[in-house]
Amino acid sequence: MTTLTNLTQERRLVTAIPGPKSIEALQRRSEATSGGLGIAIPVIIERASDAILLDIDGNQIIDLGSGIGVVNVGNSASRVVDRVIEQVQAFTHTCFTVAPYMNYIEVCEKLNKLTPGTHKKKSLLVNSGAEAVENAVKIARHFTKRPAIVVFEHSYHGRTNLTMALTAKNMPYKEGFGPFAPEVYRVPMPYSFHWVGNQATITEDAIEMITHKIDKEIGAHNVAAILIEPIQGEGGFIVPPKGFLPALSKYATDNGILFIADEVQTGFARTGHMFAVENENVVPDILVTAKGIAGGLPLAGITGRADVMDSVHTSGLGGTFGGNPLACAAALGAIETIEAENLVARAQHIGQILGDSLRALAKKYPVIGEVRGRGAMQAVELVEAGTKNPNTAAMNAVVKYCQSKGVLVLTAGTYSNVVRFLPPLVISDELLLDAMSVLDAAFASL
Ligand code: PLZ
Repeated sequence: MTTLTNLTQERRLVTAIPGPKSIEALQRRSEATSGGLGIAIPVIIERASDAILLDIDGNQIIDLGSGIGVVNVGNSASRVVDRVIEQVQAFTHTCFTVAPYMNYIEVCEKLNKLTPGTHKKKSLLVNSGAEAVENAVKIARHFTKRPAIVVFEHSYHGRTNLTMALTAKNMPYKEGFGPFAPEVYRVPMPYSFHWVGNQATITEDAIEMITHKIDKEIGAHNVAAILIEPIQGEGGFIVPPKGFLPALSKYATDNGILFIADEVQTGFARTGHMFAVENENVVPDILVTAKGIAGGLPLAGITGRADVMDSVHTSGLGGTFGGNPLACAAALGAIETIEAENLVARAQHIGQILGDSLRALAKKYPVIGEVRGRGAMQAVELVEAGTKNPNTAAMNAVVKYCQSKGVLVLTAGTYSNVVRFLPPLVISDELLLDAMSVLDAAFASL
């Protein structure tokens, strides 16, 4: 059914970046769109398939960002496109809480099955990661009848009022947008690269600090949920030390606190597991998904213990567009693609190539302070050589160089000094290696 021919999976520049058509169109962007919006690469996209973006000047750009970890199955993946076309011709919207339809139910069945744990689970669908996190918090408070939510340094959970409160970084996410929602408590994150304590006991020491804070400053009996990204995304791909998530999850369970995993960025095969918590066999009470769930259409999910998800009164949850049939059709296509193309294994393979390439660069270029991540979610933290001082200028220069050669990479980090890599999981080895050679040249150019 798919009619457009796919783009060749190769990098090709026919103009400078941005080209003349993009420059003109970006002028209209400035005139028409809010100045509050950022921009990662100054081009206008005309089409995209798999790991290639085509701009209106005819440049083919390698996508190492996946629209911030969304098109894990590739851009306009055929199973997503076909199912969406079929659905758009059937009906576009009824509102699931007005007149239900099957594909919403099917997506929830899939989520209940794919998320960790063999216990009975139920799901709710909404429109965005932030909305999903908000609903997870609402449900946790309702179930536990407790007010407090514990979150971490370096965390990112969204841009709505509650999720701004949950997010750590002030600039650009929170500056001037307060006051923020109450009953949100931030605890230390074992960020090993910047940990001032003993590296050998980082897990135990962090758990001790966190539980001490909860017990003394909040009271564990007041805490509804501990909310954490299994690998912190916007914060700079911070991977918690071994044993940390299991210990945290155990503390939560022992104290009647719900453990909520925000898998918005780490989910759907990204890290070489379907969900990142599987790496240490952690089974969250609630798991939040978005981004990669639907191959590019807006959809997010809250999946949790049936007793928790059913604790809310009828009509206590909902929303007009949540679980829109087009987005659900796309999700079924995306999940089918992940399974049929074994993208979990593919993410591990990409992780091997990415990790090897980045570690080789770290040996050559002392500006790379650390290489970290898991699977197809990897990053480099840039420093002033020989120190741990953030090097934002190097990050900006590397990103700019890569763009000028037709490679899109994203930034991250509390200290604005991380270059992150989130390629579509269908990217070919050749394309990825081509991008890595551009990255090498970018560091050489510093
Ligand atoms: N939780 C872990 O990574 C979104 C933000 C991009 P939404 N991250 C990308 C930006 O600059 O706005 C994210 C996330 C984690 C929640 C969210 C929020 O998801 O779909 O953007 O609301």
